[in-house]
Amino acid sequence: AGPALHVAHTEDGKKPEDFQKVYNAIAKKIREEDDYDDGVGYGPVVLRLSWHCSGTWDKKDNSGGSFGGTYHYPKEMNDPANAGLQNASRFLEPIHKEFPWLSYGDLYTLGGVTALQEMQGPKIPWRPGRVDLPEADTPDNGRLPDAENGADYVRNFFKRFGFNDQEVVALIGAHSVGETHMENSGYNGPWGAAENVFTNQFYVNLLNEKWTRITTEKGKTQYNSPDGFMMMPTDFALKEDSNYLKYVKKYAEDQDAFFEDFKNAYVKLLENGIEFPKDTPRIIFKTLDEQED
Ligand code: ZEM
Repeated sequence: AGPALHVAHTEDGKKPEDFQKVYNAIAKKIREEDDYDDGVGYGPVVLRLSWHCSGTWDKKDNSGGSFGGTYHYPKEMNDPANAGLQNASRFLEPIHKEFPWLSYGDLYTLGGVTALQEMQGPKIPWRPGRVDLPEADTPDNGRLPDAENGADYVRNFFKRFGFNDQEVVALIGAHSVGETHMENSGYNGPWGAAENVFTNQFYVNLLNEKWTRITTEKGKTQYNSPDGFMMMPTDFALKEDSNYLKYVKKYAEDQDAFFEDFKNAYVKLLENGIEFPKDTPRIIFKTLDEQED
């Protein structure tokens, strides 16, 4: 068999305003349930789900990826690399009930776009039309990255998607929000101070904090700073590799450049392997704040 063909098909009769309604429902729920994870809220974990449901993609045979929404099947949900993301899928399940016409792939990716924009990140032009695939299409475990690695591993890992160095550095800047949790990953702590505001602080902290390498109680290597921030080995690798470092410095100095490059790489991540009919509109959602003005 050749590579799987994943042709997007917008949910019947649905218009941009229907997807804005879904956006609003997710955004309101993020606002309301703001005590999750000691007051960080659901933004970071929902953003992470959008990455992990897309991060299984393999361009070699077009398997995995966001199209089929297969994260909701037990094999993928129970991938050890997905530990903790059940909080995000549990959070999104009532949205799926409220909008049963929406495919899982669209739900997870639209969730990430909503989380990012509501955390004051860049606007993400998003297209609908992912189609639920059967359980048999669930990718095997082991396709998501292992943070106990250096620059060569990171570069090679993201080759599977066709991402270059600049795109890789931009994408990992998502670690400006949220934190690592001992019970999920064996790492502990946040990368920065404003855990639910999307900024370029990941790069600023990577360059400017004083880092000490430690081993966590679960045997993982991490770098800690006196200000209470952390970096995983794959984060730290961006500073140790000269070509990655170039972009780290650029994004630390220029948040607009980071937002622009992050937006483009993230759109690619969410759309990898999908063929969208030419007339599928890209939707730019209004934030809740903008609708209240
Ligand atoms: Zn992450 N990430 N990530 N990441 N990530 C964690 C948390 C978050 C890697 C990784 O191993 C981990 C990208 C790339 C990579 C987010 C977004 C994005 C955690 C901690 C780990 C271990 C999970 C825990 O303990 O709960 C690795 C190795 C990566 C590439 C080399 C990309 C790309 C992302 C988005 C575009 C986010 C938002 C979090 C925080 C989640 C939370 O619950 O706070």
